[in-house]
Amino acid sequence: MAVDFSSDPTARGFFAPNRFEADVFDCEVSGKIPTDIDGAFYRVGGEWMYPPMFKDDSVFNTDGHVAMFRIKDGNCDFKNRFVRTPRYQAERKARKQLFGYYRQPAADDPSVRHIKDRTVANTNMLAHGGKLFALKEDTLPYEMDPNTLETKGPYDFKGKYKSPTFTAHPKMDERTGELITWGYEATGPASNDIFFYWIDARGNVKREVRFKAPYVSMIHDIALSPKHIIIPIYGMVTSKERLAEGKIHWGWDTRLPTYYGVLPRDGEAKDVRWFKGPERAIVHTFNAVDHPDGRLVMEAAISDSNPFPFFPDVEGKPFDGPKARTTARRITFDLNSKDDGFKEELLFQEAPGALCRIDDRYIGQDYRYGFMSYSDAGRPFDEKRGGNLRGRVSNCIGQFDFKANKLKSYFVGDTHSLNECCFVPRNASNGEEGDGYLVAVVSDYGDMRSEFVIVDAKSMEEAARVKLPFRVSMQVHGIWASSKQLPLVEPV
Ligand code: V55
Ligand code: FE
Repeated sequence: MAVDFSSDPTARGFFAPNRFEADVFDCEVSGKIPTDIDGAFYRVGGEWMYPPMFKDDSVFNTDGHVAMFRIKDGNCDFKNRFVRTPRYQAERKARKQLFGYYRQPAADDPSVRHIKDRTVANTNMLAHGGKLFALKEDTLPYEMDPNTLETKGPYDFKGKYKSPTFTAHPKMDERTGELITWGYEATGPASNDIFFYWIDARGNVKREVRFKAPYVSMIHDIALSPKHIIIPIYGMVTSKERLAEGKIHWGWDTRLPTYYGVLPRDGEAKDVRWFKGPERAIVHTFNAVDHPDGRLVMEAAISDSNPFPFFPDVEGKPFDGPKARTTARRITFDLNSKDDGFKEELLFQEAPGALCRIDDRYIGQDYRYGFMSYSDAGRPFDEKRGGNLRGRVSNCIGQFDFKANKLKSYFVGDTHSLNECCFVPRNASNGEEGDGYLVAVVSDYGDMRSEFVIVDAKSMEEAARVKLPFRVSMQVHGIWASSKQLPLVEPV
């Protein structure tokens, strides 16, 4: 049977599947790409190679599709490829969808029951130890060739990484090149075991700490301070019963408290301290800082309840739009107090967004700036050219100054929506925080094509805009890797 997306009303217009792989040499550019950039922006997201088995499945179950914008000498070359996961290969061979719900094998076709690794590798990229990986939190990193984007396969750090799962948000400390990473559901689906790992700059696993979460939840991101690791636990839950019933992996439980585990960066399992508060979702973090008076302060993008409509409420309650609104917030823990509470403050409420970034060289260090694509309802939107998407676009990038409490913005355009932004250090940078550019892929609903913008991270003014001749797939996350971090060949 031929591929047919016509019964899916969401697979239309800008959101119609592309399903192809492309190379665009020497892309169209307006403005000037700064010549003090040499490296590649890698992004990953998903495309349904074949229509999903279930109409109410999660977009997080789409086949991983990686793209590369190689920037050098003021030029940009583009390439994108599907990740050749066992799942994608099996689908291609059968020319149809063979897999059921997101992280739920119950409905998989009998012909693929032997494929235990059901990953779609669609969530984030990682450059570490000279290697490039595509990540999804349900399995090991998938190594990719940084120049051709060929898939090499799962990587277990020479057998020393023992969790079958690996987060999509590992944290690298720039000063040492050390990666702090973890897997949750680390002893099998719906287990509350968390394994943390410290992996050195050459990819050797140096340390492992195992402990248990208060309940089984999506541990998508953590925050690192110079001395601590903060591990949010919130009501996005699963259980062995839920999985046995064949339901999609996650459900939202409004009744559960939020916990934050605080583990000293040199600590052991017995040192984890749990702080407790009301219902929240903490999917992504900016960073965290330790103060001399014992306060540990984290900035993160937080919502009051479930941010993902495709993961249903466990009691059948309707999705609560206003409570899904995600904003930058500051969480303060007093490590000198015996109290297990914490303080939460709203920051930049006028700039809702969920995809927090910082100058990655400052991960786990004292820092000042956050960067985030956000939605400014007060900006113009041209409905004649852009369609009915007013109010549903990420039309600005914010430079959030967390020390001075100031917001500086870049507006991308009146038929446009930004994917997550990413900080790119200037080549000649002396390491000063925020000295560089912000890059982001943009959907232009007017021209029905995708763009790649480069913005000065200090002035927040646009330097250049690369125009692709087509739409690219939905993005989850992206990274910048310089030609010093990965063995990038000269573009030809
Ligand atoms: C997220 C995304 C995922 C996933 C789990 O944004 C969490 C959060 C794209 O896949 O599997
Ligand atoms: Fe994420």
